[in-house]
Amino acid sequence: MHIMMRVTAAAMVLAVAFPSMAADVHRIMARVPAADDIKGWEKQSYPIGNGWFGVNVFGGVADERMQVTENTFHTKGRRYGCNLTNALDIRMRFLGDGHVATNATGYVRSLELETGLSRVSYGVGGVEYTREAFASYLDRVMAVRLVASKKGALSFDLVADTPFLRPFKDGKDAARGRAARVTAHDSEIEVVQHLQYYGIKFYGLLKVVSDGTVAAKGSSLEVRGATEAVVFFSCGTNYRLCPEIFVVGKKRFSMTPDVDKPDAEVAAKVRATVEKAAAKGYAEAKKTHLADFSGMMNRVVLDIPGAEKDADAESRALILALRKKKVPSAYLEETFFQYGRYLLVSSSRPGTLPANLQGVWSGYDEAPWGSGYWHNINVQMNYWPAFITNLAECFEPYAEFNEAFRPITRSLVAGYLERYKLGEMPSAQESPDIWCIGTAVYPYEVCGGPGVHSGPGTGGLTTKLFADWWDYTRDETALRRFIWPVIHGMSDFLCRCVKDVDGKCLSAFSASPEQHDWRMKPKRYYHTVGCAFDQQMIWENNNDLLRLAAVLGTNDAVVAKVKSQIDRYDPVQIGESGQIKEYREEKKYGEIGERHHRHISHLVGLYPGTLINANHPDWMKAAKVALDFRGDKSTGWALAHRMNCRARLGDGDHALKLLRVMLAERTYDNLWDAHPPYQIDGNFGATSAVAEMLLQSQAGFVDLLPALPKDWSSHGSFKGLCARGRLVVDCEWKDGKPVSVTIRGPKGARPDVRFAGAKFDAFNYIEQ
Ligand code: FUC
Repeated sequence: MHIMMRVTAAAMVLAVAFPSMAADVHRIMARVPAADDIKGWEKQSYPIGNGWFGVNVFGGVADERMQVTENTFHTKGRRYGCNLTNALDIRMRFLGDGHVATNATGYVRSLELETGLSRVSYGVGGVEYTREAFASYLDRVMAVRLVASKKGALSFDLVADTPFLRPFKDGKDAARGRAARVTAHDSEIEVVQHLQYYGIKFYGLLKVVSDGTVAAKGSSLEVRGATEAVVFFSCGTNYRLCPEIFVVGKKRFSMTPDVDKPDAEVAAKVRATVEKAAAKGYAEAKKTHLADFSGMMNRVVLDIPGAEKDADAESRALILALRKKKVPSAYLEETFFQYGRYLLVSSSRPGTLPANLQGVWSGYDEAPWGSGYWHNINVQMNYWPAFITNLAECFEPYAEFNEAFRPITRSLVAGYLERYKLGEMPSAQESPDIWCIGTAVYPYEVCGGPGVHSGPGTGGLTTKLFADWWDYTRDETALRRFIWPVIHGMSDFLCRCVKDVDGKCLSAFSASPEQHDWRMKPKRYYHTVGCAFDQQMIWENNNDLLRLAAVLGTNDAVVAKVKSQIDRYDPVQIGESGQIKEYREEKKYGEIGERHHRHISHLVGLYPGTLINANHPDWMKAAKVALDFRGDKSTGWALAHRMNCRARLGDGDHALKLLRVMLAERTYDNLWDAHPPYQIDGNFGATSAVAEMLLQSQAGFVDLLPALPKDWSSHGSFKGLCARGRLVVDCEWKDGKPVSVTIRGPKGARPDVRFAGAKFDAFNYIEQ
C-alpha cells in the first residue's frame, strides 16, 4: 500500500481549532478478562488500532492474548470471495506460582478513548502487575509495556501463533492455503506468512526490550526476572493499492507455499519501523502516539448532564442496568458517541485501507460478509461521522480506495447499459471517468455492478460522502483530485440509467436495496422503475454535480445533460397513507415492500441526503409517517439509520429512545455494535446521529440543538462539531436553549444561524 501522510489543509485548520481544550476521559471497562474464544473476541475484547493493523486485547491473567488483524490480509472465503482473516495471535504466558485469574485481586482492564490506551492491572501474591498498550499511527507500531511492582517479579513466554494454516490446494478448496514460519532469535520473533490467495506475503516482527533476561527458545522468547518489559510489534504485506490489483470475477492464486524468504521490501520496512520505535523507547513512542491520537479525539468534547456519575462503572453493568431496569446512563451515551470517533481514528487513517465492515478487526478464519466494503449502506455509514465530528482526514482512505477501484468498473458500466438497453457504452475519450458501484468490494475484487437487490442509486449514496467532504471542509485539493471526478463520473453513469416516462426521468432498472415484494412466493427481490431510493440518490448526486460545476466554472456535456434532467427526477412522492412512497406504484403504505424492512431506503433523501429538509414541511411530515410505519424494531445499523432520520426530523426524544434501544439490545460488553453479528457500521451511525441531534446544516443554515432530547436538555455543551461551510461550532445550553455559542469559520462568512426555527444572532464568530 502506498503511504501518503497527507493531511488536508482543511483538516489541519480544524485540528488546531482547540489547542488547549480540556479532554473528558471516557473508558470502556471490565473487572474480568475477555473469554479466550471467538465470542469473547467479538463481545468482550478491546480493540486498538492504527489503520494498518488492529489488535484485540483480551487481558488474560495467566495468558494474555493480543489478536492481530492486518487489513490487507485477505484469504479466500468459502461463502464470500475475499475474506479478512486473523493474521496472528500474540500471547504472553506468565510464569510464577499462582499467576492465574482465580488468584488475581483488584483485576481491571480498560480502554481509554481519548488516549487510545488499553490497560490491564491486577495483583498476584502481593505484586501489582500492569500492562499498557497502544497502536501508534505515526510510528506504525504497537507498543506494550508490562511492569511488576516488585523487582524481578515479571517472567513470561512471548509466543506468536499463526492460526488457520492449510495446505495449498487446487480443486474444491483452492486458494484457501496458508503457510507460516515463526522463528525467534535474540530478543525478536519473526513471522513470515504466505497466502495462496493472490500470493500475499506477510511479515511481522516482535521485539522485546527488558531489564530482565530475554532468550529465544524454539520459536518463542523467554523473558525472565524482569521488572519491566516492552514489546514492540509491527507488520505489513506486499499488497499495494492500485487499479491493477482489482479484478472482476477472476481470481489470482499461487500454488507453491514459500515462507523461507519474506518479501524483502516489506521485511526491511517492518524491521526499520520496529527498530526505530525500540530505539526511541516506550515513553517517547507514547508521547508521539498521544499527540496524534488525543489531538484528533479532543477536537470534539460532548458533555451531557449526569455523565460523571458512572465514570467508574463496568460497561457491562451500565448496559445491563439499561436492559433490565431501564436505567439509562449519560456516561454510557457519551462514551458510545466518542467510541464511534475512537473506532474511526483507529481504523481509517491516510495511507491505510478504509474501515471495512468490522473496521480493522477480524478474529475469524472467515469473517462475516468477508469483512468487505459493502456499499448498500454499510461502508457509507462508516463515514457518516467523519465530517460532522471533525475527523475529515479519516475519509481519505476511502477516497483513495474508491479512486483505485473506479477504473475497473467500466466493464460493469458496459454490462449494465447493455443488460437494461440503455444505449451504447461511451468511449474512454467521451467518458473518461464514468463508473458504477454495486454492493461488495474487497481490497482485491469488485464483485459486480448495480442490479439484483439494489438499483444504481447506490452510486449516489456513495458520492454523498464526497459532496459532504467538500461542504464541510471546502478543501479545494480534495475537490479537484477526488470529489469532482467521482461525482462527475457517477453523473455520467446515472444520466444514462434513466428513461423518459411521461416526461419524468426514471431509473429504468430500479430496486430499493434488499427489499422484497411480500406478495411474491417464493420470496424474491422486487424490481421496478424509478423507486424512491434510486430517484433520490440520482437527484442528490446530480444536484451536487451542478453545485460543484458552479464552483469550478465547468459546463461540459455531462453538466448540460444533468441540467436537462434535474427537474424531472420526481424523487419524493407522497402516498395515500401520507407516507413517502418507496415505490411509484405503491398507494397505501406496505402494499408492496416488507412493512418493517431494516433498510429505509426511501428516506435516504432525509439522511444522509439533503433533499428532504425543513424547506419542505410536507415532505418532512410524510417522512415521519413513513418512518413511523416502518417501526423501531430493527438490527444494529438499521437502528442507527432510523436515529439519524429522527434527528433530521427534529425529534430528539425519539432519536434518544432508539439510541437506548441500541445500547440495551444491540451492544456488546466492549460496546461494539451487534447487527448481530458485530458490524462496526452501527457504531459509526450512532455517533453521527448524536452529532445530528446537536447540530445540523443541510438546509442552508446552521441549526443549533435541532433535536436536543428532554433528558439532555437541563444543561450541557459540545465543542468542535462541524457544520457545512468549514464551520466549527461550540455550544453550551441551559434549559434546552443555547446560552453560549462560538463559531469558527472562514473570513467574511458569518453564517445564518437558527435555533428552534428562529434566527439566532447571539454567537461569537471567529474568523480563521
Ligand atoms: C447489507 C445489509 C445486511 C448486512 C450486510 C453486510 O446487505 O442489508 O443487513 O448488514 O449488508
